[in-house]
Amino acid sequence: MIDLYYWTTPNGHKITMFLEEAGLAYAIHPVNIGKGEQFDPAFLRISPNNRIPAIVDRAPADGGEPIGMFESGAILLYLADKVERFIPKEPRRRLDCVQWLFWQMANLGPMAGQNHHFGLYAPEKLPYAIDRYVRETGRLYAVLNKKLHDREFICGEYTIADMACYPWVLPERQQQSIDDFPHLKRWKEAIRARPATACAYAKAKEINPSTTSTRSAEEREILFGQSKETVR
Ligand SMILES: N[C@@H](CCC(=O)N[C@@H](CS)C(=O)NCC(=O)O)C(=O)O
Repeated sequence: MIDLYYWTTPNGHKITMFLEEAGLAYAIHPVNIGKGEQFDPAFLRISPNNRIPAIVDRAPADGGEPIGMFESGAILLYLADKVERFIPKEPRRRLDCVQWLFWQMANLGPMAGQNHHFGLYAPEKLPYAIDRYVRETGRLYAVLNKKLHDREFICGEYTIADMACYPWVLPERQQQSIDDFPHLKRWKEAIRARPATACAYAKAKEINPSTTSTRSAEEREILFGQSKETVR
């Protein structure tokens, strides 16, 4: 049984997509980040960076104490190794998967996150910041589109690299036209059509039916007012 500490955001979806694909038993513990639940001391013991997702594996392979993990890329790697699926076994192909997983973590996630911040959430609409992150998101879409030109999924077969990237390709929110990226468009549609993806996103809707991308003043303070003083 995996305990999943989760909210209905792109980084959260990565892990429900994996767990649904793998058919692992899991229990969702919602952490409503708009209400500040990521600062709960019990959650911080698992995820000291006050971010979702996090997991606790109560039945680790070594039979020892439960293992707690934070950072979605590390969680995906851990889970893929646990079930020996969704990561290639052949060493060079495994490396390719790991490098694209890191590419998502270090590039697509953070840049698209800034795109959302300045495009949707920032109280002032700063053209320099919006333009910078819209262009960078477009560049990253083009990089992924190029990788996908001769393969169905990022590493050929469906892997954790795809699960990490998929929730972050949101053209409507990111001021991108998906038709400019035909291989990415085909890839996105193929992953959306997977039953496990549908289950993961249906779970998200059950937990948080809200579809708004606006944040209340209180939520903004909790999410965007963080500083060294808010680290507990
Ligand atoms: N690099 C982290 C990023 C996690 C992250 O930014 N999570 C967001 C939701 S998508 C969060 O928990 N935000 C809460 C906050 O900002 O306090 C990962 O991939 O797990």
